[in-house]
Amino acid sequence: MEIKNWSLAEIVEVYNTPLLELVYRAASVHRQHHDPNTVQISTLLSIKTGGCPEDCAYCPQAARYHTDIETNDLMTEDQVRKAAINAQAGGSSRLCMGAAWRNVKNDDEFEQVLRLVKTVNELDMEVCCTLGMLTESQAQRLAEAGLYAYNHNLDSSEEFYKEIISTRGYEDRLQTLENARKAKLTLCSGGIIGMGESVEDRCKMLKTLASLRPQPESVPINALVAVEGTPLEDQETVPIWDMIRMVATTRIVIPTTTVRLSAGRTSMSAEGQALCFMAGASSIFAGNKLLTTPNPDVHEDMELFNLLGLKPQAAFAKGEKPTAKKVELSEVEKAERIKWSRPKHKIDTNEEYKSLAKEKRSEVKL
Ligand code: SAM
Ligand code: DTB
Ligand code: SF4
Repeated sequence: MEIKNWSLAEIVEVYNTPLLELVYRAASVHRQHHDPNTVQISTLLSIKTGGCPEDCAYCPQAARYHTDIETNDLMTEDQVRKAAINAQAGGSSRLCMGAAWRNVKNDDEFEQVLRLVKTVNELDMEVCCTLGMLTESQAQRLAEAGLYAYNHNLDSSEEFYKEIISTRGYEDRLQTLENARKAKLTLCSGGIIGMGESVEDRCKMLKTLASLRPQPESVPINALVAVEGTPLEDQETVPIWDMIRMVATTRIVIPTTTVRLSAGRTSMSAEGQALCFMAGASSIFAGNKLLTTPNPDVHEDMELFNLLGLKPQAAFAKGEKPTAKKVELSEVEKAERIKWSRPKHKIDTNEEYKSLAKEKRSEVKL
């Protein structure tokens, strides 16, 4: 398929198309490349929460803001395995593990993240990580551990980015995306609307994302969750019409990508979300929590899926499962493993977890 090179003016024109015409156009593009009745469900898991040194103005996890979040150290394999099984039982085919880090360091915690990736990969889920900036060799190691996707958002246009983050630059973001790509990871990169940016900023971000080759396999569109204590705490809730326009424009500009209806769904009605699906959204973040803020109840989402006749997408429907490289553990790593592993649980082998997930899945009506 030939990929169109969009100019900014063309994207802005799409964004400003009369709304119903825009939704109709996006829905038509959506049907050329995707099954409109299948929606990917991804679950977020904050594996290391809060205490971040960065100053992203929207983020409740930045240490410098006084927000009411519970900070947590890096999770253990058991904790992550359990969360993954639960997510799978609720129809999730992907687990996205997030850490409140500026960048990945070559330390024990990274070794632990590699083990977490392997653990989730073994459950036949798509594993995604969002850990901040990353070098090419770190990306390579994550890929070898079985990582499927790397999430790193551009968040906004290059110009507006400077207004919301001063502790790193747009170029750093693009470099990390390139590093992840070199390791053959799929890319998940999108942004946030409702931070005070203009329509032009939103469209510029889409232009940058669309100009990447290959284009990102998924584009999360977040509506700002204005968290008390952050500099953006007083921002007004994003109008649903803006969300529909942004989703539709993303669908038209990057036709083959998975457009993910991300943060902000608790403020959206079922009808508003339905229009987003109509406009080309093909994925959601599910689970009662995003990273630190609330998300719609899982049962509410299932009701919505049933009502609209939507089916959850199977894992690896759009790409091959990565094979985790078998790694012989060094004595140091063996010792680390013992240090990190928690006391034995009632269920402690993958096989048992897998059959439990199967059982749980058959109980859950999707
Ligand atoms: N620390 C890593 C980084 O910044 O790349 C990964 C975690 S960070 C929380 C992941 C993404 O969450 C951000 O890039 C941003 O797009 C999104 N995000 C964070 N806080 C948000 C908020 N209050 N509302 C909407 N999206 C938010
Ligand atoms: C993305 O684009 N949105 C997710 C995920 N990628 C990492 C994060 C949303 C976070 C919302 C605020 C919070 O819960 O802390
Ligand atoms: Fe840190 Fe990521 Fe939050 Fe920025 S968005 S403060 S880098 S956790």
